[in-house]
Amino acid sequence: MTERCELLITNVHAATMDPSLPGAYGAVEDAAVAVTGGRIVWLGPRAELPDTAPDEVVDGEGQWLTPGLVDCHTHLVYGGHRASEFARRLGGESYEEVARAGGGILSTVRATRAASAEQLYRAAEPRLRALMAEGVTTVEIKSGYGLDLDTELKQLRAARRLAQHHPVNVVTTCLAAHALPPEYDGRADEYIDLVCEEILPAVSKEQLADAVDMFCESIAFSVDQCRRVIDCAQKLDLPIKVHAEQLSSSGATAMAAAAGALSADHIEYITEMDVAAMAESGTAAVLLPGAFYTLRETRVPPVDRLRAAGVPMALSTDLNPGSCPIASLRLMMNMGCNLFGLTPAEALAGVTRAAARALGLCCSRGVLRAGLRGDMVLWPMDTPDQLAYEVGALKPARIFLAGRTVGGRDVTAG
Ligand code: DI6
Ligand code: FE
Repeated sequence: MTERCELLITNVHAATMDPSLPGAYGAVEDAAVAVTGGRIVWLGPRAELPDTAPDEVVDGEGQWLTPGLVDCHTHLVYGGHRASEFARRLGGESYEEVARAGGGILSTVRATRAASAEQLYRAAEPRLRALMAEGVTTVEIKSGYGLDLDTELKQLRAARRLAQHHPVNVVTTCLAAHALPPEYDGRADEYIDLVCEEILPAVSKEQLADAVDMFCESIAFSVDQCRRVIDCAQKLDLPIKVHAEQLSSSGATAMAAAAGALSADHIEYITEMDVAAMAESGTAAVLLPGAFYTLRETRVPPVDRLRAAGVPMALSTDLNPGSCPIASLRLMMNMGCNLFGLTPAEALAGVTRAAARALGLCCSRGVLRAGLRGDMVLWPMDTPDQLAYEVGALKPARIFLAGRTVGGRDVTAG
């Protein structure tokens, strides 16, 4: 019987990233992929394709098809920039010193509070577009530069509005516990009361966040304070993510794992016990080599241990005005290999399968397989190793969102 389908891609090699298929990329050479209703309905060797009547056929011309890329940790909605702080750090001041002197995150808080909703949206748009042009089809966006009710809501609404007007999936995270706002100086516990009693309930009521994040660090919040935020998020049925062990060892990752967090992010300073706790709880590691690079850190996350323990390793930009003003997930793949020792296949898994896992979305995307979303990128390359190896010139030939062509070199976005 002839099966109707909306889109058929033939003459492609598929780097499915499906761990149940052989090889690091789960590659299916000379493949065909059929999509209907936004989902992949068939994927396999072209020679085995059942009789199909497609509405649209795309000839992949022997190129490689990967899952749409997932940037699972960004702070891309913010006001202003921090170029002067960059110069200060190059002059020898540390990230912590700048933060303690009222710069750092708080300088972006001032600019974000001062920006109108429209200005925030307009400033974020080119950052989002830069990611999308590289094949990102799902992006997470955090708040955390408001640190008061109105501005946290303003940031999250801007993120939701970006989703409405761009062909990309946006997942939002409330990071109200990012830094102590100046009006709460010396009263961190009272600020946590505000987060728990006002900000998170309001965010939840308006359904503005898909998860809750926090910065557990000496320049931000303690493990005890973060635990209160976790309790409150769990009462509101929101999953947890934690900025953990970026600058020092604090117990944040153990806390995150014990709470069943989706991910622990940064984790340069985790211990062997933390790795075991993450493996046990299924908490993904989100590696952020762009922040490591920008802050000229020297301590790398224990990739060998994470790999040996089978902890999923996601890679993300951390796109933000302080520790990573770099809107390129492809560059992060390259840095993940060169700075952290990932293999090219682990780098691709880090921006697809593992990144979906870090967002709690591994049942819907991050892998090319029947039943999952038709978010896919066609790349003009000979081997998927090129994605981590090359930066700058290798661009998507075609980007599909739920089976619809939304961009790429050969196509006008529509
Ligand atoms: N860690 C980071 O790398 C970002 N937030 C965080 O908690 C940086 C935020 C910034 O410097 O603006
Ligand atoms: Fe971050």
